[in-house]
Amino acid sequence: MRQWNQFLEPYKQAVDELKIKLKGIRSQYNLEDIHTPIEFVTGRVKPLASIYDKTLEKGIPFEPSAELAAELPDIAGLRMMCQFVDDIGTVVEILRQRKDLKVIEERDYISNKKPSGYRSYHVIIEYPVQTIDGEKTIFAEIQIRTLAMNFWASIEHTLNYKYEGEMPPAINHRLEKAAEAAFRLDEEMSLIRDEIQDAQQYFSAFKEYATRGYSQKKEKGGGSK
Ligand code: 0O2
Ligand code: 0O2
Repeated sequence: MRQWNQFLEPYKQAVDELKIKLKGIRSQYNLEDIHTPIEFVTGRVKPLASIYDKTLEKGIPFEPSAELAAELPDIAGLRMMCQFVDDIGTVVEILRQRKDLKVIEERDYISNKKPSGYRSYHVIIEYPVQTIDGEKTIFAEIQIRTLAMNFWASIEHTLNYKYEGEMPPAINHRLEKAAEAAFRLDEEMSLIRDEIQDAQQYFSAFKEYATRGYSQKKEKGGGSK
């Protein structure tokens, strides 16, 4: 167990550090008083039981090793939730530009949803952790998704866990349809936002025009007195 604790320590540190850093992006947007592409951030170190299940699936030894670290890039896992689908692209670009981490792989399960209906954007990063034995670079997975995608994935994950992945085909089909409904909800919310933004632009342009007209009249009126 001591060996596992030692192996997992840099991952814990990475999750703690990355949570603070990624939440920091949100705070910066809030300070600027502009729309933040990040609603909230969570993170976890993969529990040992899940690591064990994955080693069985992948046919690799269940022991702390470089092979295990390379085969399981999501031992350190972060999630970034966004309000709108197009916020996801903004977040990915922010990650690509950062100097404290390196994006090494991207998986777009939004354009290419999984057969289950799962949608999310996955980014694998390399992240350097400072330890008492020097710098250690680890992999971490960042899942970026909308609130609706997260709503679906969390519930589907719990149900699959309860049923140990042996879900009847009819239920799987309904879950797939529910994922589509969640995606349509995302699309509708984006359309509503666009319409509100258009209306806001129209009203501010109208207000500016109206107030300019009023002050010109006032100026003329003032001169004739
Ligand atoms: P379960 O069984 O999944 O519900 P804080 O430090 O207070 O901000 P806290 O409580 O340490 O936050 O954890 P946080 O950041 O709120 O999120 C922990 C939960 O997020 C985990 O729940 C996971 O469900 C989920 N999670 C976050 N990122 C990932 C990820 O990349 N992969 C996976 N699989 N899950 C993630 P628990 O506690 O593990 O329990
Ligand atoms: P957990 O409990 O979330 O940690 P592999 O290379 O086979 O290990 P894969 O499938 O190639 O993994 O990687 P992928 O699909 O890029 O990412 C796997 C993770 O995405 C999963 O982690 C889930 O967090 C999430 N995910 C993928 N498909 C689904 C799905 O159908 N439903 C839900 N709810 N989540 C999904 P783990 O390790 O499987 O589980």
